[in-house]
Amino acid sequence: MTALVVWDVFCPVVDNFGDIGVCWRLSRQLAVEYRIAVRLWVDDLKVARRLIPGLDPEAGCQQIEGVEIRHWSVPLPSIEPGQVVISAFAGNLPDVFLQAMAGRDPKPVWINLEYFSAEAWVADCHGLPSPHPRFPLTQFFFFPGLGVDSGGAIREADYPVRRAAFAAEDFWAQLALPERPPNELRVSLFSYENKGLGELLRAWAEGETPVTCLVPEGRVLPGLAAEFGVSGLRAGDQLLRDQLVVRILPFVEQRKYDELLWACDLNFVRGEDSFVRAQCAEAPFVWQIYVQDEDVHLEKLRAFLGWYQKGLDPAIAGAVSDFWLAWNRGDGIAATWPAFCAALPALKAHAGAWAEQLLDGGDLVARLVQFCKLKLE
Ligand code: TRH
Repeated sequence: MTALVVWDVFCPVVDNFGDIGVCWRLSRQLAVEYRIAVRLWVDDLKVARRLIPGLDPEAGCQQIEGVEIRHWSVPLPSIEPGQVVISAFAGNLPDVFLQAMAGRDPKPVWINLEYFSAEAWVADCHGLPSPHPRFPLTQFFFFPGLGVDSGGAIREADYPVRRAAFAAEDFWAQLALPERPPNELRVSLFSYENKGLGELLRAWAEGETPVTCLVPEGRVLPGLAAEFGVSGLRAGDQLLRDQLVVRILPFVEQRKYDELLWACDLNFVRGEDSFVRAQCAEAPFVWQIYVQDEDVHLEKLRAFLGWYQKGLDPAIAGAVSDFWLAWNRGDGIAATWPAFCAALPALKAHAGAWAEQLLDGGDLVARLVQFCKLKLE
């Protein structure tokens, strides 16, 4: 890959952690696996610090794990664009940089990296060009998704090795939880605010299966505290109610979060990147999708279910749809939990084949590098 020297990745942090989560994963993988010199431009380094180990939010330029992380300041310093420029999530690049791109010979390959979607239109739109209205530049849409005609999903090459080296007993020993009762279900809960949280907690507390729920610090804590009648919660706190134990965990650096997903029997995830990681983890999961106007997110959710449920027994598939939709609506959780809980062994059996299908045709970064290589030739 001698032709690909410098790539610029522009990451606007719109909201939450997903934007920087995907851009950091992508940049690191380009640097580590493809030896590409990556400049990752981030407009909010304080958010990035939460998941990138050792990041200094005050530094304008720093090198971490082979990636040059730069503060995307306004104005942007004058700089020669790399051979490939990635604008993540339709972020607008500053005119001064677009001008420099237009003046470069040859012009950079310019990619608009979009959000993951399993919808059918992705196969038609992935890779399409879009001319810039003002500069002599063409941007190409790159859609992460499912199937060989999409941009695929991110998973690093060393993931199976890390996973194989992981010892769940050591992970649990560090947390020093109460002694594990027989048939206990260990669940991780990474979610947005959800008006159905109380219903879920009650279903667990009053159910037949003992549940231990691990909750990383974040947006769900105020709702959780209110449910338990406590004034606030932080990492290390533990709550007990009948069959339910809840433990708050610190928000950890990105790769450490994988360990939680590997250790648990069921993972509640959200947004985009944790959702993909839960699939890689080969364990049952529940997806809380990021809400969009006019409920378009529910279309996306159903499109994903359409792929994921293929090959599942209809009763199991129904239990998944019912519970996922209930969790996303924040209503009907108690009624749908027992069937979903009973479906977990079948979902566990399905998880390995599903993870393989997710990466069918190569992971996102391999596809992206190949796509850019062809454009550069
Ligand atoms: O944080 P999110 O809700 O991000 C969202 C979504 O990406 C959404 O699609 C997008 O439109 C919106 O942002 C702007 O969820 P997501 O995508 O799962 O990102 C969370 C990241 O945080 C992911 O990279 C995993 C990481 N993480 C850690 O690094 N440590 C942790 O302890 C936890 C819980 C998560």
